[in-house]
Amino acid sequence: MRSRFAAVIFDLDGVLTDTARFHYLAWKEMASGLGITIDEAFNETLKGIDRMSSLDLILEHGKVQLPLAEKERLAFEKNEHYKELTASMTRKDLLPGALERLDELKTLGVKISLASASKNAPAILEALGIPGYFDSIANPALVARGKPAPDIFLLAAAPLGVRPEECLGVEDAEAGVVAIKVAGMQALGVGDPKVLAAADRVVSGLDTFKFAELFAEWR
Ligand code: B16
Ligand code: MG
Repeated sequence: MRSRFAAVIFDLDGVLTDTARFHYLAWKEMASGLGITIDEAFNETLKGIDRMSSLDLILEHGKVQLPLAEKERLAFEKNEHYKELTASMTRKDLLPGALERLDELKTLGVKISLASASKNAPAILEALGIPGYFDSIANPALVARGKPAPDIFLLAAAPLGVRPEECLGVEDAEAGVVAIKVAGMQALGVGDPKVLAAADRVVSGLDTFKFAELFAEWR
């Protein structure tokens, strides 16, 4: 029987691997150097948001204004710190169920794509040993607008030759779920149902369901 979805488009950070905590650590340290305190609740608003926009939100939060050259330096340093924190990642850093769900999609003949806001995504996929699973990987440097705009999900779907309504987007961030819905796709949230209220379904992790069953009952 043909699958309800022709493609599943994954977010990376917070869905396939827990790099969200490394982004948080690196931003927290950078912010504290400027006398700005950020907590986990504030960090929730940064998830899925591109690097410079995240920095702008942190500066706005701390009521700090800086010239562009200084912002570029801080963003560069944050990224160097993030790269150090993620340098020793391996396949064991995949979140529970990630590999099983990717294998399941291959068996089902469903295309797999990546729509991450992260410019580090190709390196992280490499470290996790999973680039071979992906039929397309959207390059965030090529989209004009980051999440919650739909651009990155539409770019991920384009090379697959599938229509948006045949795609299921999988996201851990509120901004990401909004991006999926605006793209005209179905949204599977991974995380807190209160944060991800705009998703069509929410699961607590990739180890809590099987795509075959989820697709069968999807309306
Ligand atoms: P980078 P995702 C997003 O990845 C992260 O959630 C967000 O915290 C980060 O600022 C953004 O990538 C940009 O990442 O600085 O590595 O380019 O969740 O869309 O996979
Ligand atoms: Mg994410």
